[in-house]
Amino acid sequence: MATESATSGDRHFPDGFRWGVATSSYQIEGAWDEDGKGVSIWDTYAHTPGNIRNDENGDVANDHYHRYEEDVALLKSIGATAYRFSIAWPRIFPEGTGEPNPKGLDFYNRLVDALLEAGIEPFATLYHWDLPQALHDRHGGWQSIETPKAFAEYAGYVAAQLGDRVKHYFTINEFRSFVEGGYQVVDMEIGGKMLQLGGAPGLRLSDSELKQVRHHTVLGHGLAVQAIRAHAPAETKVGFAENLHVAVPVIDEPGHVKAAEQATREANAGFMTVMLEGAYTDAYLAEAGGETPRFTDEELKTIASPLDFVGINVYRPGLYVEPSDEPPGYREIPINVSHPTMQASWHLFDPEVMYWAPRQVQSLWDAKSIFITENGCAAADAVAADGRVYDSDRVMFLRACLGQLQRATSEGVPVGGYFLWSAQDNFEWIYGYGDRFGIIYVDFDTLERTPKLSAEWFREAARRNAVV
Ligand code: GBH
Repeated sequence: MATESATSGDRHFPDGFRWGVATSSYQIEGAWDEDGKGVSIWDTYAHTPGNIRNDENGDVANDHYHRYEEDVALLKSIGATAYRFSIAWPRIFPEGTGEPNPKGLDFYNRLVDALLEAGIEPFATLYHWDLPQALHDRHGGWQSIETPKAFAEYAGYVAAQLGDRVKHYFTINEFRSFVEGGYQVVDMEIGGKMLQLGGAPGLRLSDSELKQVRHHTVLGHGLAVQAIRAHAPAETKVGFAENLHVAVPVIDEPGHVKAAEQATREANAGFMTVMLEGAYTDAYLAEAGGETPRFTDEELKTIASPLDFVGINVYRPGLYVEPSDEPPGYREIPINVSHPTMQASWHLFDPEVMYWAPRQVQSLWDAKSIFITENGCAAADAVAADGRVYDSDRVMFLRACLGQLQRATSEGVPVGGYFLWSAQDNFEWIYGYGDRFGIIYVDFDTLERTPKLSAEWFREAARRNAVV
C-alpha cells in the first residue's frame, strides 16, 4: 500500500476496519420526559441534590434528541464510518415491560435512517445504565431475576423493529461500572466535595449481595442474546461491551505474559470470564463467604450463549503483575504514586493496555472478532481566540493508543474496529459537564458544537486507515 506519511513503516489497519465514535442515550439525548418516555434511574439519581458535581443532570444534555440531524452531519464531517449509540430502554418501555411506546421507537428509527443516509453504520447498545425506574421500584432493579427477563423482552422487541437496518448490537455496556458503581457506592472527595463514587441507583449492598447482582446482569446479557437471535434477521451480529479489567505484564517475556493472562481471567471472573467460558472460577465462587451467586447449570449455558464478537472498552491498565512462585502464580505490584494520569483522576495513563487487552481476549478466549467499543480521555478543553480547540493531550493519547492497537492488528489480533469515546462532550455521570471526553466541543450554554483538533486527527486517521 502506498504511504502518504513522512515516517517509515506500515502503520495501516486491516481493510474494512471501522472508524467509529460512541455516545450513550442519557449522556447526550436530553428530552428526559418527552414523547412518552418513562423515568430512568439516572433521571432520579441526577435529580437528587448532592449526587452530581454541581448538581447537574441530563434533562437537556446535548439536546441530541432534537439535534440528531446536525449531529449525524457532524459525524460524517469528521470521517466516522460507524456510530455506536445507546437506546434508552424507558423510551421504548416506559414501565420497563408491557406496552411499547411507538414515539420512543420512532426517534431511533429516524436516527438510524439518518445514519444510513450519511453512509455511517449504526451499532446499537441496548443498555447503557438508564434502567426504567419502574423496574427498580418493582424489583430492586438488577437485584432481581425479573430484570434480566424484562431486559430480554425489550432487546428482542428492539431487534425486531430495527433489525432490517441495524446489524450490530451490544447487549450491555460496562457491567462492572454499573454493578460495582451503582449497587455498592463508596464515599469519595471529588472536586472538593464529598460525592458517592458510582451512580444510580446508589445502593450499598454487601459483597455477597453484589455477586448475585453481577449474576443477574450476565444472565440478562445471555437472555438478550437469545431474544435477539430469535427476533432479528439471521445475519445480525451480537456481543457485549465490557470494561475488561486488564492486567498488564511488567516485562514482555513468556512468564510475565502468562501471569498477566491468568490475572486478567481472575479479575473478570464475574463478568467476561463467565460469559465466555460458561463457568465461574473456583476462587470467585469462594469469595465473600461463597453463598452467592446462586445459579443453575441452565443459567450458565444461557450466560455463555455464543457471540459474534467481543466488545471491550479500554481506557487504563487495571493492574500490573509479575509472576510468582506462590499461588495463584502471579503477584499484583503497587502502582507508583507518580504514575501519570490523564485529566480524570481515575485515568491511569498507559497506551500499552490497548495492545494487551485485545491480545489477551484472543489468547484467553480464542475470540474471532473483537471491537474496541470505547477509548478516549477527558481534557481541559476550551475554545481559543481563533475559534479552534487545541486538545494536544487528547491527540497524544489517541495516537499512542491507536499505535498500540495497530501493533496488535499487525500481529493478527482480530480487531474489526475502534469506537472513540466520545463523539461529543457530554454528561459525564457524577462528574457532570466538567469532564469533557468529546472530539467535538460542546458549549453547554448555547449547545453550539465545534470539532476539536483531535477530530481533525481522527478524520485523517480514518481516511488513511492508519495511525497518523
Ligand atoms: C465509560 O466508563 C462509560 O461507558 C462512559 O459512559 C463514560 O462516559 C466513559 O467511559 C468515560 O468515563 O473505579 O477509579 O475507575 C469508563 C470507566 C469506570 C471510569 C468507573 C470511572 C470510576 C472510577 N469508568 N470509573 S475508578
